[in-house]
Amino acid sequence: MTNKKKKLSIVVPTYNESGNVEYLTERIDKALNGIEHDIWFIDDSTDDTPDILERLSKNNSHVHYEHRENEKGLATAVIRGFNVADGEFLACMDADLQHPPEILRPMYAAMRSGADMCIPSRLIKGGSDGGLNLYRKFVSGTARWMGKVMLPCLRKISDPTSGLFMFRRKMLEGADLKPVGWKIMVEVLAMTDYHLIVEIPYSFHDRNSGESKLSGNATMEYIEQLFGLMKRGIRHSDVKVTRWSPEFTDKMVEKYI
Ligand SMILES: Nc1nc2c(ncn2[C@@H]2O[C@H](COP(=O)(O)OP(=O)(O)OP(=O)(O)O)[C@@H](O)[C@H]2O)c(=O)[nH]1
Ligand SMILES: [Mg+2]
Repeated sequence: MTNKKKKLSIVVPTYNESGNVEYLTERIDKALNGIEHDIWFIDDSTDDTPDILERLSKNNSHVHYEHRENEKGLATAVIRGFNVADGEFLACMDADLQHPPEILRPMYAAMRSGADMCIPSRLIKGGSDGGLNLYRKFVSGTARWMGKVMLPCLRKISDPTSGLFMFRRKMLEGADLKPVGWKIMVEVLAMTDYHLIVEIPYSFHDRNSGESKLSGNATMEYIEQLFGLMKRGIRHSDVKVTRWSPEFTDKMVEKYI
């Protein structure tokens, strides 16, 4: 099954990312040349990020943003973005360029090839974690291990706890997503219905500018989220996960874009 070209909306949560949003937008636009797309920044910043977003949205018709004064939180921002964006394909990406925007093009090819969801992976052939230090490797390995023990739907997926993914909007119909904590993709994997997931390799990078917002609270919120999902999550019986090699990914980009 293949799909016609569909509009892609990229949701980017931002908290004090003034040094990143302009460069990110340039790179997304370049990566998606020829593909109908827009970018939705959902912003809770206290620095001048909203001023930059205002200017960007005036000069670039792909850029939209919403600045929230009285709300904060990564997961609520991403879910808000999914609700306001109108693409038939939705993607989520961090603002700090740790997720290289160029990966959006092969992700889009994966969706057009028939995937319900595309999850780039740092942990398959051709991928890299960008030289995370031992402590960060340990934290992210433990988060993956816990997720897979508690939620069977994560077991076939090599990199299920990142914030980089693309999926069909229709998967959200009727889904009971609770925006707790940071791991919004885990919520989507546990609470929506899908049949084919494609994994493609990518290289994670260092943060481009600004500071990490990851706090100690995130760990507790993740554990709370996993327990909640164990009770609420839907069962997935016939899900297929296909892994693309770097060479095959290139071929698929040529074929589908
Ligand atoms: N809207 C919104 N975005 C947030 C909030 N907290 C973090 N973000 C954004 O979520 C994304 C991920 O946050 P990061 O601080 O990069 O977290 P991380 O990638 O796990 O940590 P580092 O590897 O240290 O960068 C970034 O685009 C942040 O700007 C928030 O409260 N509201
Ligand atoms: Mg980051």
